Amino acid sequence: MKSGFVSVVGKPNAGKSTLINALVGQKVSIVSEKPQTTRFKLRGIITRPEAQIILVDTPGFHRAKDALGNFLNSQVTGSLKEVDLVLFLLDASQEVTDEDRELAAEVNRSGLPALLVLTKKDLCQQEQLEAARNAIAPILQFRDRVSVSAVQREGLDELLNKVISYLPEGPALYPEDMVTDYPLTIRAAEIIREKVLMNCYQEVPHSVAVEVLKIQEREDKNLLEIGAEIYVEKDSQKKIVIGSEGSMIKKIGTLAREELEYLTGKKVFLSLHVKVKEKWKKKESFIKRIYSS
Ligand SMILES: Nc1nc2c(ncn2[C@@H]2O[C@H](COP(=O)(O)OP(=O)(O)OP(=O)(O)O)[C@@H](O)[C@H]2O)c(=O)[nH]1
Ligand SMILES: [Mg+2]
Repeated sequence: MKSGFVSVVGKPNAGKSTLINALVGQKVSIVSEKPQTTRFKLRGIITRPEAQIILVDTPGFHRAKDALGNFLNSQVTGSLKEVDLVLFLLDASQEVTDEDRELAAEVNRSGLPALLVLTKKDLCQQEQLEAARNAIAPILQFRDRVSVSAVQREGLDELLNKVISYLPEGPALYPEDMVTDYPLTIRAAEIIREKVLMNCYQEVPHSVAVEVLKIQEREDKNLLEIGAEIYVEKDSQKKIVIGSEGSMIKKIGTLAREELEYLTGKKVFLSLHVKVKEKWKKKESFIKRIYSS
């Protein structure tokens, strides 16, 4: 038996969370077309007869502009200290940028074995895959490479087999039916934030944070009461999230409740409240409270 931790890194929107969900076979990490969707390290667990692979999703590595950006990048570099292998994701449909180069330098510095994973193969011609590989090869030290499409499920088995070949011998560290280890409070907050990202535009997606303040189980009725605060930075954003006559918050609430009911197998009573927390992205203590789980 082999087992180990595998950090999945790449710049914002590279397709890290989509790939992890596709490999795990369940949505463990929220996905959106907006950059910086993932805000903290979270684990997706794959158990096979011969191996247990613990994939660590990380935020997109980028040039940080505020305390939130610094926190996100620290999650990425921190993950490199805790794992056996790194998957460096490169969106082959885009040009290689300074962010990719800086991240490659961090991965090299870690001394960990790395695999290059070219993502979004479905959007690329063969020449683009070659060009992306050639552009990163002088910068990133990698042992092997795989091209994948998470949406079309191409290259996934090849990738998993390569990952397993680099893992150390060891026992399973989590029960075989476990797909993630983060608590329902965080999963619920992420699901609610995803519904905000899906439905609200302009500056809202970058300025939203969600905190679940209450989860109460009513065993007899098979009912979960969940109460959450949706934080934004400005009053104008609060208006967008609430919508005219509450239409937007109602939509967000319905979508989140349906997914939470599916996830927990219980009836969910969800109450959402929107609150302005000015400039929270610059406030380290607030960020730590929300995202250091
Ligand atoms: N066509 C195509 N789109 C993809 C693929 N993988 C991801 N995407 C899209 O790329 C966008 C970003 O995907 P995410 O999985 O959220 O990317 P990420 O790297 O986790 O992003 P951050 O968490 O913001 O760093 C989403 O709109 C996905 O649907 C793929 O294989 N093919
Ligand atoms: Mg992500």
